[in-house]
Amino acid sequence: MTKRRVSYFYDPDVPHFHYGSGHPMKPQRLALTNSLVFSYDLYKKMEIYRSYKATERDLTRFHSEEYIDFLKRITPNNIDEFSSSLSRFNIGEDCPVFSGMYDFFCMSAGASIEGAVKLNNQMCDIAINWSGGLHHAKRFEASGFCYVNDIVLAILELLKYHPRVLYIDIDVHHGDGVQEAFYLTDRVMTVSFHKFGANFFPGTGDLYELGADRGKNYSINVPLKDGIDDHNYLHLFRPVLQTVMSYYRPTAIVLQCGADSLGNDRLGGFNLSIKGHGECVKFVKSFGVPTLVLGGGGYTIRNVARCWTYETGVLLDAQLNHVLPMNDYFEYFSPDFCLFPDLSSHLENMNSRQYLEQLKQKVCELLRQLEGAPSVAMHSFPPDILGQALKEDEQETFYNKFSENDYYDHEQDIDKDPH
Ligand code: V1D
Ligand code: CA
Ligand code: ZN
Repeated sequence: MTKRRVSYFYDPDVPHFHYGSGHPMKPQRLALTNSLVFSYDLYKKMEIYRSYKATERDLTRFHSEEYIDFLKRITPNNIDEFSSSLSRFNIGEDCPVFSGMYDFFCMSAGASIEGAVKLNNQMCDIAINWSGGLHHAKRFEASGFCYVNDIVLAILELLKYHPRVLYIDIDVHHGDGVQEAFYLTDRVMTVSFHKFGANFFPGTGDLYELGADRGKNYSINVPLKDGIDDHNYLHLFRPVLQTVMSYYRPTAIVLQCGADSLGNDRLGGFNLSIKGHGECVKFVKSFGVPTLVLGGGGYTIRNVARCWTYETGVLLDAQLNHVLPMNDYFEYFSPDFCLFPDLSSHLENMNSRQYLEQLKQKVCELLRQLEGAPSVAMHSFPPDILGQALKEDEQETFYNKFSENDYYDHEQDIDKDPH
């Protein structure tokens, strides 16, 4: 495989935001990651960009104007004036009001959108934004530490040029916000691996959430139990993704790399090693399809930094030394100061061989039911319809019936490819 051109997005202001004391989401993990990436000299092998800041207009391509207007105006100092809106927009313990939060969301979303633009313009083969991947945010509300769904916004950008976008989510939580946004369309296939059951957040992601209407069978869920290790995870991940690739044939991929699926994460319950997590990235890269790589959850921050640094190396085909180079946050990596510490916890693997085998069979059976990869004929210059304001009632159906009213020429629709 030839070397892939990689663009990397980072804004040095992002790590300075704080969700508040006791909150597990720590934007500082992005400074640790960036410092480690640079100390391994990986900046020499890729194009580095300071993130574009998304505008209100960008954000309302997906989110409602009322919700974005609320996020823009609320601050810790004026929160009392908004008391009636807090529950409406799901602001609270998981998604608190914190200083500068609107700027933070614009940086995270701007980098994902810009990554998608660069992929569309073939200026790179892989775009990386470790500050993105905020998969729980909904059109009208915040959820699970996520306020603005940079993933949905980036996928909408990719859909301007790509007939089929595959979304893969290896965060320990279900990628509910992305699934919901594209539940009724076949233009986006969502595949999430996650812990499911026993009131684990967000509670969705059962195997039988399949998508509906034109989107039926284009939402794939792989619900897992506590303690899954590299061997078992990859034994499922590889065949599922191989089948997805052959039946769906995406022209672009978005990979959410939530690092809370690692062993010993503060919130997760899986038992992946950094090499195991990175193996998923390596496997997705091997398809040679334009790919946007994003962050997500991850709450033991020294391991998040190790994981995303290793994965930056994987995407660049760079071998990284097990012994960490000197960096600005060296003390965080005590006592071993290495890239691949043993993360295995004493959590028992609750996924029996039989459960995993049945899961694999069921998922692959669902995939085989796909009628074929949807095709759309494109105009040579798609107008930027997403940049134009849609009326509220038009927006309601826009994402769900995306392929019926966008800028592709459906008069010339090519029949679905038979398999
Ligand atoms: F432990 C906490 C301390 C303070 C504030 C929140 C939490 C916390 C831990 N786990 N909150 C959660 C999850 N929320 C609940 C709520 C209980 N309610 C009824 C819901 O269990 C939310 C977990 C969010 C995970 C986010 C993510 O990792 O998937 C992510 N992805 O991209 C960015 C973050
Ligand atoms: Ca997931
Ligand atoms: Zn998560």
